Amino acid sequence: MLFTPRTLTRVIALISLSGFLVACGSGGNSSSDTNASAAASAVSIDAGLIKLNQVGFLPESMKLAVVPDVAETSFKVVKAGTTTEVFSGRLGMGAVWDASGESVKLADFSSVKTPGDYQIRIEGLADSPVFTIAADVYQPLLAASIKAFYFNRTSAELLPEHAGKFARPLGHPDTRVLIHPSAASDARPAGSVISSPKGWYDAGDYNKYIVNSGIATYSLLAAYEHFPELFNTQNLVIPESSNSLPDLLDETLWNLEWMLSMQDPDDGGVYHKLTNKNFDGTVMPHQATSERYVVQKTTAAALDFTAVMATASRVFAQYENQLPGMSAKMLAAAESAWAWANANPTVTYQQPSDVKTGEYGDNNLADEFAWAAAELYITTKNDIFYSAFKPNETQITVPSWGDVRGLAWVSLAQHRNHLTSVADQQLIARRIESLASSLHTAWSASPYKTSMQKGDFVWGSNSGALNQALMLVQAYRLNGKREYLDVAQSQLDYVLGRNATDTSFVTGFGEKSTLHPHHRPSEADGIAEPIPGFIAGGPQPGQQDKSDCRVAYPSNVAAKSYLDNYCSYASNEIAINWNAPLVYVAAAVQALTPK
Ligand code: G3I
Ligand code: 9MR
Repeated sequence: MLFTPRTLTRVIALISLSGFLVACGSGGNSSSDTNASAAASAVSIDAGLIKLNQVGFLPESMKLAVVPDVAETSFKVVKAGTTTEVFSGRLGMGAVWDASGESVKLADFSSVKTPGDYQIRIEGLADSPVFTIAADVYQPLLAASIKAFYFNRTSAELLPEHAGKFARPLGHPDTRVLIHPSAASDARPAGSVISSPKGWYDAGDYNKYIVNSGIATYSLLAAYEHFPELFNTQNLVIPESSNSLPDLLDETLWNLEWMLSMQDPDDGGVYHKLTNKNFDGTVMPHQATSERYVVQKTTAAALDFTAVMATASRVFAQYENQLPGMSAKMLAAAESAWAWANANPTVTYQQPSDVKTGEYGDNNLADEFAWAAAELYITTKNDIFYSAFKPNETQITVPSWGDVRGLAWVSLAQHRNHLTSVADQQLIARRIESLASSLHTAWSASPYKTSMQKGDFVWGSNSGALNQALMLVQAYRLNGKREYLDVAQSQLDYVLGRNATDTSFVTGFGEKSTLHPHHRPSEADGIAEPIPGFIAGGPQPGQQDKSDCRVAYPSNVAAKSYLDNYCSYASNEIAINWNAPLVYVAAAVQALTPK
């Protein structure tokens, strides 16, 4: 019999699982049952794999699997590693997903609700990965996806009691950062020194960028604003865990403090980034000791900073005793950055010739103005900011680092009962509904049951999938239409394995998950597995890293153009703005799915 490495892994996994079940005497299944199932799963290898959310489902979640378009018309759900059948159902009709070029059928097993570990079994196919149904199934994922931010802290020694085997020395104190000529002012000429410690590394690189910090930090604050009950007692085992702030807010504060230090106190402008001149080699943070610079003040940086500080100001207002003056300081910072942006409304980022790191350049600033204005309006209740938001001109889109107008609508919807009379409540509801409905339409037509379409496969596509979910969640929170929650669930399923690479893109989660992310600490630490809780960028056909990779991508097709190799920064990097919507969506699905 022919075994592909993949099948072999699966058979070995099954055999060890059955061994475990036998050792535990679990479920009353005889060892002959489990052996029979291991043998069954070794048959028929080449027909393709059953793809599903490898982490699992809440009892009341919609539950779907994508199955290769085989002749078989039925499927079973069995207790993991056994022949005990708990459900059988009909497969849907085969259809081709144009983003992946595959013909697939759907298996719907939403009616299986009893907690436990299961697999899908289809005659002639390898069994699906084991998945769990449990009432708290997304709690470990939620915790790890936040803890990932801790693992990406700049200016921090990670101690074994918090980081376990991923402990590391302090890197990048950033207490001696040079003003780059592009950022020079009278009071701070080129070459003068400022201190700008803390913050998170942006991604797999060791630089810090205000624009990307903006959407990432906001998404975490929104998770807290929308679902505080999930976070108020959560213990992430970080250095601040014993203080009286929720750990999510402590983690977010680590970056907010850095962001505050990126504002020029003399004029309110905000530096675009804090960076080396070139990307570091593949070394640990403490070994990356190149000179650091702050580079050019930009309008986008000032506006994203404004929006985040206005949001943070209202979140931290309830923690005045713990952080005296912090909320007011954040609001003042937001207002002075807003004033700078209005006095300098068209300063786009121009990469200086001696700086080679990420750009986050954006020539369209209308969405940044709208978002900043909306957050200032919500926090201050000053109607001037509502007009500046330009509600009738501001459309709604799936958010990304370069297009943040959707975030304004998210915040307006969240705070709709506390706005002044100028706010157009119907418009807010209409905008959110229109985006959700178009995503739902795409989902309905999709053979994979995802709202991801071929054109959505750009750099960081997984964050696109999750930000679609984030927007659908807003609609569900407004109008309770179950289909919007189900599509959001599908998007979470997508990144956790129901995708054309059958990979769970979150490190450490799922039977086949991302193993070699473009993340310098994960690569340089000498530990075989990656640091857990990070989501990879995901498939996209651009393959801009091709010349840096000695291995070829397995496919050029949009939804399959993913390479789980450290070299692949265009499909396999991690980034804070990709992890943040994972945090949001894991929290939302956990909190909102009916119990
Ligand atoms: O939006 C356009 C779309 O309209 C067009 O159809 C499509 C065709 O390729 O391109 C889309 O733009 C892409 C854009 O990402 C989408 O957000 C660009 O091609 C693509 O080059 C661009 O990639 C950015 C990448 O840096 C290269 O500049 C990513 O967004 C951005 O997330 C990434 O950010 C890097 C930082 O610079 C450095 N730190 C790591 C971080 C993550 O990789
Ligand atoms: O590591 C860098 C990654 O963080 C960026 O997203 C990416 C695109 O800007 O660039 C990576 O650095 C690569 C550089 O662009 C080209 N030479 C190889 C570098 C990766 O080792």
